Amino acid sequence: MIRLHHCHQTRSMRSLWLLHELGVEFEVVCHAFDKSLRSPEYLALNPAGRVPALEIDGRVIWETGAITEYLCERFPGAGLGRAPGEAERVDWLIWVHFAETVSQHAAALTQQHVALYDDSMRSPVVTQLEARRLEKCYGAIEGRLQGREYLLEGGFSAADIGVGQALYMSRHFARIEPFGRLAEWYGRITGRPGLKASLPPEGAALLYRRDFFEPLEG
Ligand SMILES: N[C@@H](CCC(=O)N[C@@H](CS)C(=O)NCC(=O)O)C(=O)O
Repeated sequence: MIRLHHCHQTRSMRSLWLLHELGVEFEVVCHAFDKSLRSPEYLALNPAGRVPALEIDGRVIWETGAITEYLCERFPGAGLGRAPGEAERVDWLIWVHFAETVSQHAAALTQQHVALYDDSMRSPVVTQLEARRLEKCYGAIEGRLQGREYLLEGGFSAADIGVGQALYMSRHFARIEPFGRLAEWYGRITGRPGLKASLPPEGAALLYRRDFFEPLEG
């Protein structure tokens, strides 16, 4: 059995969305996004205490990029990967891993706006700088989508899932609407049943309790 360790609205949603799109059988273990990720039981799955962790084929894989590559190779029939030797392989790798470039800024901003519990700990400079850096990332995606419906000409792939999920987090901190092609693409890919099935269920504890967090002034 494939088992995904997941926290709502975090990067593990990337692997969850991919599993849904692959159409394979799997189960999800939902964890609270708190210190329980540092328990000895969880650290045995992911020694850095992060989500996701994926139990599959008798071992545990962590790091979303590695999980994406492994799952797409393991289930090639879904057409979400691009195998070595295929014309789009390099672009696929670039965009699959670009998701982490976006996510690191979203994670820094989540820490600033959501995780820190006292206003005196937040930095206006960090919130402004990281939001601007997200916009630079959006510019790169906007450029890539010139004349393309998806990140790859060959159609929807795990690259769209990775970057799309990163945007699911980052749009809480930098608005996507000024980037017309990006916003249209984001709307298209998040309309898919696979994404909808990966959203937190009604009543779940949310990481983002607001739609948008303005950079702090100061
Ligand atoms: N590069 C890793 C990052 C994993 C990661 O940092 N996940 C966050 C959630 S978005 C996490 O588990 N944070 C818990 C913590 O830092 O305590 C990946 O892509 O899997």
